[in-house]
Amino acid sequence: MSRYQALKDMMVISERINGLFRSVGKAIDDKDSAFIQSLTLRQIEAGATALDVNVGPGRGADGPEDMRWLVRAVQEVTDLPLCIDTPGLKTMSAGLEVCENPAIINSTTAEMEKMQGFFPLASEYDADIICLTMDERGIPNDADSRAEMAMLMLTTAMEYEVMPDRIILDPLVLPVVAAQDQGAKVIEALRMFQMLNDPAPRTVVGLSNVSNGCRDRSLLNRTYVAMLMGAGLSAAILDPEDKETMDAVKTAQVLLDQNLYCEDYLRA
Ligand code: THG
Repeated sequence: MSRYQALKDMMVISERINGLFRSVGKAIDDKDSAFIQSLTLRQIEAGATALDVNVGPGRGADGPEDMRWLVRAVQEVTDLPLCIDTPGLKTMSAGLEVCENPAIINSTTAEMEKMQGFFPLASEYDADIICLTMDERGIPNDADSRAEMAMLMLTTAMEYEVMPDRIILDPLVLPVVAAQDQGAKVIEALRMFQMLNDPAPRTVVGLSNVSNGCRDRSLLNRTYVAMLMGAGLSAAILDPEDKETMDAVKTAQVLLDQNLYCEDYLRA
């Protein structure tokens, strides 16, 4: 049986080490490693099994240096995989150069220029790579086009010696307030992705995108994560300190027979 099907443990990727959050952006500006490291340890304590590392938007020429600093600060306190999150090739290279933990490149798109830049880095640094199903025309609004782009990325990656087991496909979750029809399309796309190769490629989402601009964000996030896990999701970028969402993840893991703690859990 494939290691990605039965008993696969969902990867919980912390979304909080991101300069988009004001406090984190300030810590990056001030090179306050104590702040970053205590946040990292809290996220791991709450259940993170990997960490997204993102310096945030608008750093311009400082991007690479900030990323180097941030990766170093985080890996001083953990050996967990780091998901280096930037659209910039220079900032990505800088992060990978200093990363000693297992690395995940977040991300490439299906744009030829992006793939030509990022797949060689995945090969050079022996990293996993997240592939977003979008191109120069944007995010497709149906599952078939997402699957088509996923296939293009899987085949193009192989030209750079990046094998399908290093690929993590992301169907791109959109805010439900902006695109209500996309919630079900993403689930359909996830199912289609898993049929593109044997063993099935892994999948990931940025969960909190779904609740952007909504009032009860946690309720939307945790309901959606359970639905996505039922469709075979392998990883989610989320805030594990949101206890209700983490409880939903753990409960879905029990229901999907993804871990061995079922008896303890059921008695708890
Ligand atoms: N796919 C992949 N990577 C991703 C995303 C994705 N990385 C970034 C993002 N999406 C996932 N991370 C976040 C982080 C924060 C929020 C959403 C997704 C978020 N923040 C609040 C907001 O914007 O309203 C609060 C920000 C603040 O406090 O200022 O929602 O989809 N591969």
